[in-house]
Amino acid sequence: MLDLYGYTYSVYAWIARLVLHEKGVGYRWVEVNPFADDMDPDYLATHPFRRVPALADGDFVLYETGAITRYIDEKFPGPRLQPAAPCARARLNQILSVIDGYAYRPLVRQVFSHGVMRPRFAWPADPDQVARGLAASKRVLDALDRLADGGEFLVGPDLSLADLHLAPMLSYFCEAEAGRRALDAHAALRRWFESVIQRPAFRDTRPALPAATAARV
Ligand SMILES: N[C@@H](CCC(=O)N[C@@H](CS)C(=O)NCC(=O)O)C(=O)O
Repeated sequence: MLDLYGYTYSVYAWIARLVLHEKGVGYRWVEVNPFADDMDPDYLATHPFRRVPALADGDFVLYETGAITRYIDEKFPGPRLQPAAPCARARLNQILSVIDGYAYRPLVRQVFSHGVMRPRFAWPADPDQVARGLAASKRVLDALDRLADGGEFLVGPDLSLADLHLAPMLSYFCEAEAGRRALDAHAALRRWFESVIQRPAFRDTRPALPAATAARV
């Protein structure tokens, strides 16, 4: 049985869970809060950068979400989530890189975290981070909208790791009303998003966020 180390609200842990569900692979969830001051120091042996997720397949321990999801796809049966053709595979890897390199910080760490999550937990939040995240998200959404090119999936005719890497991040971004409006301005990406969030695996793995307060971004 696989062990997946993750934090309930972690968007990257959600991505790993989503891939496991789409592949139909069973796993044991091990809750680790990387933001907690009292996080088990032994976890650093699993993930020296103190992040989640990490995956243990017996003695084989892996961290970095893109490595984990590719491993799951390649090791286990179920639908193939990476195309074989070089151009399509390169496009998938490009999209994963764009998401990790340019989307995660503004969409999740700035807009979602400071605009939605922190206020809901009554943690200190910085509206300037939200504003800067929204400003930076425009270039990211523009690029992803061009890459989405109007199809049902981001890469070719089939679901791929690109869809499963992006959907959780956009979902968190859209928890902020301003994020939702920003996505609405990107027709191809919005159509793709509305379709992919209907998938049972997406709904089954979606973290239950704390209730919204009256204040909305
Ligand atoms: N490059 C890592 C990023 C993982 C990551 O940043 N996870 C967040 C939770 S979504 C985390 O552990 N954050 C803890 C922190 O920033 O201290 C991956 O691809 O897995």
